[in-house]
Amino acid sequence: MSKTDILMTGRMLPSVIEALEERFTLHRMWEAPDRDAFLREIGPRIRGLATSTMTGRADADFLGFFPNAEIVASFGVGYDNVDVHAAAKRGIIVTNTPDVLNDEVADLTIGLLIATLRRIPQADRYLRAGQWLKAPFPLSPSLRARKVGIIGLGRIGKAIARRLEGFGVEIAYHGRTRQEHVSYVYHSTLVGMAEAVDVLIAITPGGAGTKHLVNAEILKALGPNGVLINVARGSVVDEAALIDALRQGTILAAGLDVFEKEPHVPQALIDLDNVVLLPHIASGSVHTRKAMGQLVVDNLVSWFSGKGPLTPVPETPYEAGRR
Ligand code: NAP
Ligand code: 8YV
Repeated sequence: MSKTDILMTGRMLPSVIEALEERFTLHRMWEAPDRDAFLREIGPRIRGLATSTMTGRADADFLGFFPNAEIVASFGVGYDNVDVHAAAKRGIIVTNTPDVLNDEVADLTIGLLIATLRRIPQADRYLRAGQWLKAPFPLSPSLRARKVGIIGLGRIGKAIARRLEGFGVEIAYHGRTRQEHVSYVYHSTLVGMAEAVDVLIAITPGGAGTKHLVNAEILKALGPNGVLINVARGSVVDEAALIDALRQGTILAAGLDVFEKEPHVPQALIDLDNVVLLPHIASGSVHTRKAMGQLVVDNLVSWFSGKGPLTPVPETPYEAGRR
């Protein structure tokens, strides 16, 4: 019996490629010299896709190359890279990789928060430049006595909050809905929370619903002692307004793992000394990326074994008995 044809849009870990090749005929989009010609040729045979937030947007036009697609297995918990509404209209299931990265992303968020406040990268640069020989490194701001507001108290937001409890800081959150059984202070408006805290951590999905949630008004409300940490998506923060706020002292500092036009980071941000910049690495350990990759494999294998998807996104729910 011939194997099911799967398209991988960008190179994933060797373990993922090997596992998929055992079970499927795997087509590698990133190796095609002429992408569209390649997709026109193999598109009708493709029944499943393995995509990632890093390999471009799977929009309606892209999905149009695959008239027989049944499932898009996306690498990453955020799936703003996939037009889930176009997929839903076509009856295509979209899966993501939730939960397996919660702890890794939360660990990195705490690391980025402390690096930003205590100016760890700046201190490292100071030592390497021989400056310590001339004078001690200047005293830094602190996490002590701060109030932290989490924008998006979901799976990862809660893992961040649990870690913050150990640091003895006050914790608040903002989302569209108040969560029962959560004891942290709830703010129904982001501006209200920004006024009440002096650290904001963004960990919401990206996409139209959260575009520029953190704008000039929110940064002003956060204030001159305020720190912004963005581990959500670049689109959640108005980057131009943030640059202005960091330059003018409207806020104190920022720690950013995500940017509006990744991997391009504005020179204005790179030139600033009160910001810590990371190249979208929050889930980027060998351990966690393997677990995410395995979930991509498991979703495809489960689907094509007739057992349904393991982690479908809410916009493309699985109806039992459909396959
Ligand atoms: P999740 O469990 O679905 O949580 C998302 C949270 O965001 C929910 O609490 C939701 O609360 C809130 N939210 C959604 N829309 C909102 C809005 N318009 N305004 C305010 N809050 C809103 O998702 P997760 O697994 O924690 O992942 C969250 C996101 O983190 C991902 O989608 C991705 O964008 C980002 N992420 C980044 C990295 C990285 O490498 N930097 C890694 C993993 C994830 P309500 O429904 O009550 O609004
Ligand atoms: C990954 C992420 O870096 O899960 C997400 O939403 O942003 C990160 O874990 C990304 O998905 C890799 O493609």
